[in-house]
Amino acid sequence: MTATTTATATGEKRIGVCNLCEAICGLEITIEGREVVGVRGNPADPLSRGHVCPKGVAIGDVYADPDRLRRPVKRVGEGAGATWQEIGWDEAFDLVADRLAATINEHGDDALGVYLGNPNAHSLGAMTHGTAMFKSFRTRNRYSATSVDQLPHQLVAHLMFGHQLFLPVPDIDRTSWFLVIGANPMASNGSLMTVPDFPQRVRDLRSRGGRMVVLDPRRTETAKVADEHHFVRPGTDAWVLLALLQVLTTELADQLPPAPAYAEGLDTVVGLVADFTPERAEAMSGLPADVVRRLARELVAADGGVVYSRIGVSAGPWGTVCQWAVNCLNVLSGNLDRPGGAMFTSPAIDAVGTGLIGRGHFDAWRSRVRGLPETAGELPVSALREEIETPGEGQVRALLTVAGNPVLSTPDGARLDGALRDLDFMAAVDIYVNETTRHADVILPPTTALERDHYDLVFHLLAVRNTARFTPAVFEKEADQRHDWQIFREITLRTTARLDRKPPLKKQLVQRARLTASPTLLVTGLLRRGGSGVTMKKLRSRPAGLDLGPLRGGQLPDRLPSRGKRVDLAPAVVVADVGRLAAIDTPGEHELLLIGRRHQRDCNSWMHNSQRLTKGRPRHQLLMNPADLASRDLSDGSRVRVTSRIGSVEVEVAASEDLMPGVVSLPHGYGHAKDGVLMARSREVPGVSINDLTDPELLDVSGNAALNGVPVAVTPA
Ligand SMILES: Nc1nc2c(c(=O)[nH]1)N[C@H]1C(S)=C(S)[C@@H](COP(=O)(O)OP(=O)(O)OC[C@H]3O[C@@H](n4cnc5c(=O)[nH]c(N)nc54)[C@H](O)[C@@H]3O)O[C@H]1N2
Ligand SMILES: Nc1nc2c(c(=O)[nH]1)N[C@H]1C(S)=C(S)[C@@H](COP(=O)(O)OP(=O)(O)OC[C@H]3O[C@@H](n4cnc5c(=O)[nH]c(N)nc54)[C@H](O)[C@@H]3O)O[C@H]1N2
Ligand code: SF4
Ligand SMILES: [Mo]
Repeated sequence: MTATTTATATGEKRIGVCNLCEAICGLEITIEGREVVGVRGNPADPLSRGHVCPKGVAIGDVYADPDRLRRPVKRVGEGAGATWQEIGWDEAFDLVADRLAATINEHGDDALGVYLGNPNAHSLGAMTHGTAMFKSFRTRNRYSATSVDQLPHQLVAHLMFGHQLFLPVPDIDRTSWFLVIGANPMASNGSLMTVPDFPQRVRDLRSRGGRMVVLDPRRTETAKVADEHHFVRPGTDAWVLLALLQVLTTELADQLPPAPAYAEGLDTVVGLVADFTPERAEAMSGLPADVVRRLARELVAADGGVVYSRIGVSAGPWGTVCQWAVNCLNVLSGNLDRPGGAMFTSPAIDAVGTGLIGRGHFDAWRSRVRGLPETAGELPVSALREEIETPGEGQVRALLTVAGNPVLSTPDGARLDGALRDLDFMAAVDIYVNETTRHADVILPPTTALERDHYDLVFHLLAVRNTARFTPAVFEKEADQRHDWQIFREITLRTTARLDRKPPLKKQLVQRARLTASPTLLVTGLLRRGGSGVTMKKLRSRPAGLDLGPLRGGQLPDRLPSRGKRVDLAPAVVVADVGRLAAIDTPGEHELLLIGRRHQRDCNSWMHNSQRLTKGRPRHQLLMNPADLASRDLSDGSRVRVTSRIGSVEVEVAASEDLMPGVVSLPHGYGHAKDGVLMARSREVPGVSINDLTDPELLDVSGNAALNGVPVAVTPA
């Protein structure tokens, strides 16, 4: 399996792919022996067109990092005194299988908890073999980063379109009017919108006369390149979105295109939003009513316009209602499934259409302690801690985490940190000892992005252009390393073999066959079955990627995954939640509301070992409007105490005019000092974790954590 190679004086050039965010940029990597000596964007890549960001340039740092685990390690001792002992793979697999099986045999399926972190979505092996492993565990205690992220999008897609991942993507390359709510793609490079080189695409949008409008409680990097930005009070977007719908369905009703024949429930929508006036939106959010009316008019008048909202909204108290309203706005304004609007991709491997990923479901069962509904087979991660701590049948006693760091990334992380100590057994598939995996008895480290083949099963599905690309490993793995899919295979087969209650033999054989085929072989088969004309052979001959053209409009209703090929504009779950929302008509009295933020050089809770990403000015501070500082007699740069219902942290404060008054912001993914040990060789300052303040009781109806808009007080430290 060799990558395309052109020898140059300075080294060999290989084509690689960045797995550090959803933009999936194609890279041109220069190597000398087993060393990365240069990384640049691949100009021949039909999707990323040469784009690369500072994180992509740092991808070699992960590969070279001396702190990265390459062989399994076993923990000896606890906390600050813990040491890690390298063990062989066989011993590690047997240890994990013994303990997982013993837990299940003794205490039942639900006694095993699993948590999947974000990088799973960026690994082919995790998509093909990790999912098979998780299916093989019959536990209801499945958790993932989804419920601190995009769960509302998935629930709404499931309810409205019939499949959790049938997600419309903004057609940024053709739109003339782009409303961005609670997203900062200038820093994040886009999410549920794979959009490499967002900065250039926005420049293009504006130079063809289009407009971008941003609603955000912080004047973000994206707001600064927009035509217009408005503050909204955290947690109140629902009133704004419902007011936009209200204006569309009243004042502008006669200007709307006829609703598509496949859409049902329009009358219910009209009734639901009737009382959500722009004036009410203004009272709740601070966004002036006349702006709401004007934005509604602009959307309806646009020749291809689209509303897009992301984590600032989906990880808020009304994420589901908001994502539903976004879809309704795009449908009613005639912008769903049309160029310039919200469109569906046509991927070479259609993980949705082929049923590779399930449609999803909701509330088929509930969590044991708090009775929270499952979504698509997962429980809200905000419930994980109590499921570990609360005794009784179904208590989580063993935990397996894969590519995740819930201690830093989920609400009340500090208390989860404590709960992990109480587990009978914990194993982690991860490349680092981090704030979470430090509690594992065993860590099994897979190969990293540059050492494995990649075809993206997830992000081609969400990209602003149809492309396909297969990237062979840049470096061959060392003999004593394992790919993640091999780790998943061994854990599954060895655990299954030790179970008292084994699946039927036939099922076991199917499982073994499926887990033994490599991800690349599976992709080859999926492409063949996909019938798009894209084959593995073609992809190998064009390693930069194949351009399959712009997103195609007019695909509905044929492509709709729902039974009967209908779009349900008024799903019962949403209707009920709008009812709950309707009962609120004054913003609560809070001193300050805490929101998150992302920086171009951060990558959730990891990558803080990379010198080139962490050098320079610190960026972990609490941002606060100067007026809010002054009214508390606080000075820029001083240390402050931030306190929520859940906990408190001490951190430096930085004055910023970019923050809406009454709002403070901390990035997530910091807080690397644990028991006096620095878990990431970051800058001198480990920062604090925002999730020591966020509240597991604050949830959207989907079960997604409301990480944004958390009431806090700020006092001198
Ligand atoms: N307050 C607040 N909290 C948030 C957010 C927020 O905006 N605000 N954002 C949320 C979001 S959107 C997300 S996605 C989550 C992320 O939360 P998590 O997914 O829990 O955490 P990550 O920081 O992504 O941790 C990734 C881990 O995977 C490991 N890793 C990296 N590459 C690989 C690999 O190839 N294989 C394996 N096995 N491991 C690997 C890294 O070492 C790291 O330990 O955080 C959430 N938390
Ligand atoms: N550099 C970098 N890129 C990343 C990541 C990273 O950690 N670093 N993480 C990746 C991941 S896992 C994800 S999910 C994506 C997320 O991608 P984005 O959704 O673009 O994430 P953020 O940059 O956190 O943008 C969220 C915005 O919402 C705003 N906001 C907060 N509360 C509210 C509110 O109540 N209402 C409104 N309207 N806005 C609000 C915040 O100020 C912020 O600007 O980014 C991905 N890309
Ligand atoms: S934008 Fe995302 S995918 Fe592209 S180089 Fe940066 S981190 Fe990697
Ligand atoms: Mo995420």
